[in-house]
Amino acid sequence: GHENIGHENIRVETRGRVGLITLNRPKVLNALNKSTMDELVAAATAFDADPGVGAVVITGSAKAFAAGADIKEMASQSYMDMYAADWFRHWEDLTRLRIPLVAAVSGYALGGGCELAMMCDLVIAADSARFGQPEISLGVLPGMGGTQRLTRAVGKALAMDMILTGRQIDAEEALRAGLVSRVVAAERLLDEALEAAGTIAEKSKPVAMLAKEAVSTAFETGVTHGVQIERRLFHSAFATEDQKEGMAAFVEKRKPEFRHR
Ligand code: CO8
Repeated sequence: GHENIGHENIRVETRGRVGLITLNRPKVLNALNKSTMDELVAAATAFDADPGVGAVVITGSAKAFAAGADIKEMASQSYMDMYAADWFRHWEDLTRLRIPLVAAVSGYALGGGCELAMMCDLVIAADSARFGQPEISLGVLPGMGGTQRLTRAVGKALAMDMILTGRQIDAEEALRAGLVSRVVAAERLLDEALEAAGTIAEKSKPVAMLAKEAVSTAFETGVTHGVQIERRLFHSAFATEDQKEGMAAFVEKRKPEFRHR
């Protein structure tokens, strides 16, 4: 099981075939300190490896998905401290997981919180969600991928606006800009995210992983190389029993019984 033992900053549970990770530092609006990062990456990595789990939801509280990296933990660090520890490098491990990650965002997703949401594959927002990269006001800049992923997600104009001025955008603007795929009423947020993740988890897990890798490649590389990678990944789906079953079921007009889910 994925018990909560050893976790101080997150809650971990499963809902059917969906893994649910809830950031749980309410007093500091889920500020992302180092141990939160370690626990979250470990929990998501365990779900990735568990054949009984097909997708993961990462969420926070009603008031805050996460209000950024923990400023109190960073405030007195020197350049050498940051460089020697390669501060935040471990977050990259989250982006290397193959299982689909769904961010369910309510309230503040600022700084590292916005960057964490952007490390996920689907972002579903409550109408209360607010996204921003306020680092400039603290005398720093985004350091967990924000300058890269926000620019890819919403384009240069809005990314520059947000990163240089610190302006926050609400859920509707995030939807228009393509930062999130759905906006729902705050009280519906977790159900909507669990349903989306549940839908993914009903598919073949290895094939969902291939599809995630292919779309991530589009996001991270140029189109020509990405299309080549996509074709190879598409070919490799034909090595799975689930491809045989999925296509046979369609031809036979019945529901597929995926073996790897
Ligand atoms: N870090 C630490 N503590 C925080 C953080 C944070 N990011 N955000 C909020 N808190 C704490 C507050 O200090 C406060 O604690 P206390 O009760 O002890 O004073 C508690 O949470 C509640 O916060 P507020 O009283 O401020 O709540 P409000 O409702 O008044 O305001 C805001 C909510 C607007 C979200 C406000 O808390 C805020 O502006 N927070 C900071 C947002 C921010 O600047 N985030 C960016 C952080 S930097 C970052 O993420 C950089 C990542 C990459 C760095 C790269 C380095 C290599």
